[in-house]
Amino acid sequence: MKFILGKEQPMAMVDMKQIHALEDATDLLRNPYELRQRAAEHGCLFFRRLLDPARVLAVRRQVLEVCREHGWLAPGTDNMDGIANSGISVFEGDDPRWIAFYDDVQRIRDFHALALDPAIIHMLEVLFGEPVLAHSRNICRLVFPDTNTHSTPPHQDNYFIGGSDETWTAWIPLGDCPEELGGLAVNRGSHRSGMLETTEGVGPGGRQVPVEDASAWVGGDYARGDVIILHSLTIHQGRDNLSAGRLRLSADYRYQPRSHPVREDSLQPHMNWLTWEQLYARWDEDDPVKHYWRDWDLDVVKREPR
Ligand SMILES: O=C(O)CCC(=O)C(=O)O
Repeated sequence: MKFILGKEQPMAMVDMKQIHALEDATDLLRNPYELRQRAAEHGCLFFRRLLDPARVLAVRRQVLEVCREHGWLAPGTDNMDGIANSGISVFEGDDPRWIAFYDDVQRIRDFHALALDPAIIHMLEVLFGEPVLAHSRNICRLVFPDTNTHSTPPHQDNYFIGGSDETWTAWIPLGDCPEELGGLAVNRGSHRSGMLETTEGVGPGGRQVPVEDASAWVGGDYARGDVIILHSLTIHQGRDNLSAGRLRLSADYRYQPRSHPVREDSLQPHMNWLTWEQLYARWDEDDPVKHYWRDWDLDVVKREPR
């Protein structure tokens, strides 16, 4: 709990006593053994400018055009600056304004194609030592300023996705994301604690895990093209957007070794508000990104009710 504007407010993000700088692992791509060593030790890997910044900005441009259409950008500003319309704050969830916005974002072809970028797939092939299955449930995050009660609480992705523990999340800022804009903080080495009990949390996902006070986090200024990946048991959280009026945009995609089991919902559109047919409706008929996984021999497992 913290006091904001004199009112006691539940906080989503937990305080971080130690935050270490992001350590670029690009050089390790030439040495698979060392790359896997660091992955096994830290449960996360950071790659400076792994993606072509122009490709990332092309997705940013399209997401911000949708924001403009929904009236979420300040009038008279350049879309690419991502300056929020000060009279509005919409949170990820079942708010009809969010659903309408999110459906439009999910229809953006380049948003899904970015998840299959050859640089990301190559990096994961080095890590896994086998072909990669990119989950098709791609998630876009948009965080309004001054919404600390709705930052993403500390959690392990495995709780939400099931399937193989060896699933890794790639978190990608859709533009420069300096610390004050929020972004992802990762609890280094926490994957070694195994699956943790969850409790109710505030913010996206609505569940959180306990975090040791003295534990070591990594985070900092992210730039366009950067990618951080984290193991499905590595604790991570979204940092508060403390910027003066700007939106935080990011994408999070998931990947696993193709031979491992995958839970059926990881191959469905995020939130299932749209079907694949509805999502692909405006794409080219024979677009290779459509259903790219359908001909692969996958071990698809059912989602067990909790
Ligand atoms: O971007 C965020 O706030 C959270 C992202 C996240 O939880 C994830 O990438 O798994």
